Amino acid sequence: MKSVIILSTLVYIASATVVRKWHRSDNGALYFIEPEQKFNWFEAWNECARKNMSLIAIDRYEGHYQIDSLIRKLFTTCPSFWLAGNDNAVDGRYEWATTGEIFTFTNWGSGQPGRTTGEHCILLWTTWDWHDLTCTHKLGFICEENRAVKEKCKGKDSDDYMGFGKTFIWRNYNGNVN
Ligand SMILES: [Ca+2]
Repeated sequence: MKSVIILSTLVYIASATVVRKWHRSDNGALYFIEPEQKFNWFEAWNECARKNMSLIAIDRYEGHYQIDSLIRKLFTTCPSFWLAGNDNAVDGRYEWATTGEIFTFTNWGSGQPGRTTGEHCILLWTTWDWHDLTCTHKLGFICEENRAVKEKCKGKDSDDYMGFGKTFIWRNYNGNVN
């Protein structure tokens, strides 16, 4: 009887364990990583916005290195994650929705972007590189710290705005809430 109680307690503890989704890369940048494959691109965008964050733009080698190193530590097989890249505005012109910048750094997978009909959103695929896919596919996603807040922080009059943004993110981070 005692062993049954202990076993059921252990099962309860295991099932109650919350999957950790807030992570910091080696350079201290904060990310929210959602591996569950249940969000289309637009839902992923909105989920990040609700956290006062942005769907990730991997627009520099340094950013690629940081997030690539982090997810390789977390997952043995890469889940599929939506990135902020897409060519919805102009077919074939890939831009980061977060910054409006056209792609310069890229990490395309073999034969990508395939540009098959309807494939306009960019994801990090299971092969650790980028693919294009229909934006309505259900994938996971990665949010990064909101760059607009960071940029505004550089201005002299934006201390309050910076404080608000940091507090909002920090509260989520500490609470580890979704
Ligand atoms: Ca493709």
